[in-house]
Amino acid sequence: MTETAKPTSPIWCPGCGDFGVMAAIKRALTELKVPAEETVLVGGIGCSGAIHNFMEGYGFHSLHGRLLPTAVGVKLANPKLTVLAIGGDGDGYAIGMGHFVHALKKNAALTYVVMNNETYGLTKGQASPTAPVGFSGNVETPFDATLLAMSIPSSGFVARGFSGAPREAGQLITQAIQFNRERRGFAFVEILSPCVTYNDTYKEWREQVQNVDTVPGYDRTDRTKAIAGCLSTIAAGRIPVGLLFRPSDDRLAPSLDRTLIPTVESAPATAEISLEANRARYEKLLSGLA
Ligand SMILES: Cc1ncc(C[n+]2csc(CCOP(=O)(O)OP(=O)(O)O)c2C)c(N)n1
Ligand code: SF4
Ligand SMILES: [Mg+2]
Repeated sequence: MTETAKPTSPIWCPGCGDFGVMAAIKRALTELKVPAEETVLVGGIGCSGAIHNFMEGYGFHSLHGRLLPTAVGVKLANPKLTVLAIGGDGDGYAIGMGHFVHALKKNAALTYVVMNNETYGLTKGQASPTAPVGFSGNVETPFDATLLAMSIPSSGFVARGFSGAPREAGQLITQAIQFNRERRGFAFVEILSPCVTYNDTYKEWREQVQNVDTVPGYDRTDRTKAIAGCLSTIAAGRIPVGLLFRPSDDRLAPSLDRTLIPTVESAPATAEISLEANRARYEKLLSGLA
């Protein structure tokens, strides 16, 4: 690449929650001093999925719902990079749901940020998998992606923030990226991000969010207790936010990139690939085919 594309101004509607999410992500990357040339932002399809156009770093606009396998590929090619997959609830929980579950299972050290607005904003307000009954003709009971994430045995970092509280959301994303940079595994952060044009939920979410730190007896280090704590918070009419699940380091499943690529020097993107350096290896391979 001889020319670097500069970030453009967001095309989001004034007041869109995605502005708060972008501010939170920028704050986290700045706080952790992640250089732009070591940052890879993989976007989904949707209003939210355009975010990589508005920030510094390498950007990849994936196919709809395919941002996670793309991001896993980037991380495995070069584990030195800080990789963020960023998309919407429609992208990640509808067409991309299979990849979401498998990304949690694979457990590569990258951060997945989902801007959940309970709708398909870009295509003008249809019901997404998190839309409540009655919204835009929806008759299906919505599901909770954080509960799903906590139910996958290899998950080790599950959080939810609110774009109306960008400082707290930024702290969660900072912790998630730090988790990745220590190569501990996959970090999932859902941010409630209202679509002011088709589903303006600012007021109700502001009233409903409850940080799990204020839930009596909540234990984020224990999978069963964390799920139970979230379920009881939801049953009380509240939306659990904060760091929902983070077991102690000795109980974390190994991250895929650490398992497959023990040293960053041996990664496909950084390994020596010249013919001379590899001649003996190639000849050995060829002799095996004779
Ligand atoms: C294969 C495919 N199917 C459908 C679409 C149409 N489409 C574009 S964005 C979108 C939903 C986006 O919703 P979400 O991920 O929640 O993003 P938001 O706009 O709400 O941020 C859909 C269905 C598409 N682009 N490609
Ligand atoms: S349509 Fe909704 S999600 Fe899309 S930019 Fe506008 S407010 Fe944001
Ligand atoms: Mg959406």
